[in-house]
Amino acid sequence: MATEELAWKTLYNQFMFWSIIVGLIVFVWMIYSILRFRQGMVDESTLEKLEPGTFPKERDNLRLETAWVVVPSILVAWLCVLSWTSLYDAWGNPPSDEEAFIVEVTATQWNWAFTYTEPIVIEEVADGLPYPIHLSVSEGTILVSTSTMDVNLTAIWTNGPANGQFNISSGLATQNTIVDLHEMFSLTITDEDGLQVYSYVRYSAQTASSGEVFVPCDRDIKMTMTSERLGEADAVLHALFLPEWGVKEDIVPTIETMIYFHPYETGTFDVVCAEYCGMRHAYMTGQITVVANPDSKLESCGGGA
Ligand SMILES: [Cu+2]
Repeated sequence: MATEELAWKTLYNQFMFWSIIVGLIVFVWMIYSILRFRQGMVDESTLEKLEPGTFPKERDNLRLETAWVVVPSILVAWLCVLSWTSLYDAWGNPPSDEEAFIVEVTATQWNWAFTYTEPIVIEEVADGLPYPIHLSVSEGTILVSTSTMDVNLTAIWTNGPANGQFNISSGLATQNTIVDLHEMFSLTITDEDGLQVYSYVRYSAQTASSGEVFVPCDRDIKMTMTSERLGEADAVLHALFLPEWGVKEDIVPTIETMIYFHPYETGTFDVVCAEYCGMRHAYMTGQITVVANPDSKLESCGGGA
């Protein structure tokens, strides 16, 4: 397990443990007091008549008072020290622009727009496909190969405004066509029964998507965030919150803010706005999908097992 993940887990467990201890003491004491001293339980004539605004000096207990100041202070100080590593991790040590996968986030009322600054590939192979499919895309060719001659597959591709279709019948197919790698490229392959066996999408740098973002697994992800005016709607405060990684940061008009995290497994997770930003704030949601990263060594990231 990566160290930063471990730091967060320790922090979470420690805070949970001490919250439960403190909660137990408070609630047991409170419930006891509610039951023990409820009306009718105490003979009122035996009560001392306390004067409002006058401290009953003769009843003070210096030891007890010292204890309830010192013990919680030590606890709070201990939790501060404990959270230092994790806080440093979250705010003090951003990945460099060269290493990180950077996504530009633009928040409007009430939408998330994500722009890639480098290409990202999303490749999906049907479960249990008995033959592998390899695809390579370059400026001039689309090349598909399978390890079997006995299949008859159909590939449909789109690339910006262009699109086309071809058959893969002898284990290999080449399409010579101009592929514009600055445009989004997608290709799906279906078998004889029309079932989709393979899909490939390559978002190029500067592709913007709305409400949905893809990031590679096992890589530092850095999001730079701005708030913008959309039509009549003013630029207002938002906050990007990614519960999966426990990171959240405000998005402030005229300022660029930043958030970073490191996914260790693939999957689709929530994106929410955590700063009230107007009528449709509650619907300002999105989706972040962590896709397999062939460069990763982690099995959970689709890397070499
Ligand atoms: Cu918002």
